[in-house]
Amino acid sequence: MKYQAIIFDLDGVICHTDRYHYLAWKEVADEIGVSFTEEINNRLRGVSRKESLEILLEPYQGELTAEAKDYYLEKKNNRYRGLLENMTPGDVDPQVKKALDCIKERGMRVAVASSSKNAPLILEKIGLRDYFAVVVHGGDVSRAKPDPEVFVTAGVRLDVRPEDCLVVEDAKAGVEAALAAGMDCAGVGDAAEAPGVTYRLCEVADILAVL
Ligand code: B16
Ligand code: MG
Repeated sequence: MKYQAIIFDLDGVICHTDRYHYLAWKEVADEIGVSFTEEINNRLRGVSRKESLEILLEPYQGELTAEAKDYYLEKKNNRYRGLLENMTPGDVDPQVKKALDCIKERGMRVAVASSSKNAPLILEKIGLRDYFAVVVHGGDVSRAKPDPEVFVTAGVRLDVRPEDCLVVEDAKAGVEAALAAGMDCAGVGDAAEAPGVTYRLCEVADILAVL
């Protein structure tokens, strides 16, 4: 077997929460008075909440205090968590679920490594909370992707060497993080075009072909 463990990103790989991120950030942008588009929202993939606010504020002319930024971060997250309540196991693509089951049947270890502090809630809503041997999320690390910390931590907790782990990512920042952790990386969507990506996938279920 080429790899002993597969480490999955969550948002954009196992499930899709872009619409909820968009709606929650849009409310914040409207309150601040800056424009916020689907294109800007796409730039927030894999980026931490704090850094996402900085990107949203790029067109803002004034200066926000640290307190004001904390207020907007909390507002966004409260709205986002409210929207996550709509998620169900039906939000997992059946092909992705099938691929996950197949990987487990092959005896490989599976983990989730996400920038999101809401990863445990999302996993619970989509019915996969107990599915992964290891879950590392934004609350477990001090440095967000493209820093490798989240993947290094997942590898250590899995007790698998980096060269025996394969990461699946949808964000360029995630591919950079995985490669910096010394792991191979399969990219879907934007991540398939990332420099140095090991495998380019059309869709997540294609992962079975490279194992
Ligand atoms: P939160 P991933 C990332 O999750 C999302 O792609 C990104 O859009 C979000 O800003 C980030 O989590 C932080 O999320 O505000 O819930 O802590 O793709 O790394 O699974
Ligand atoms: Mg992602």
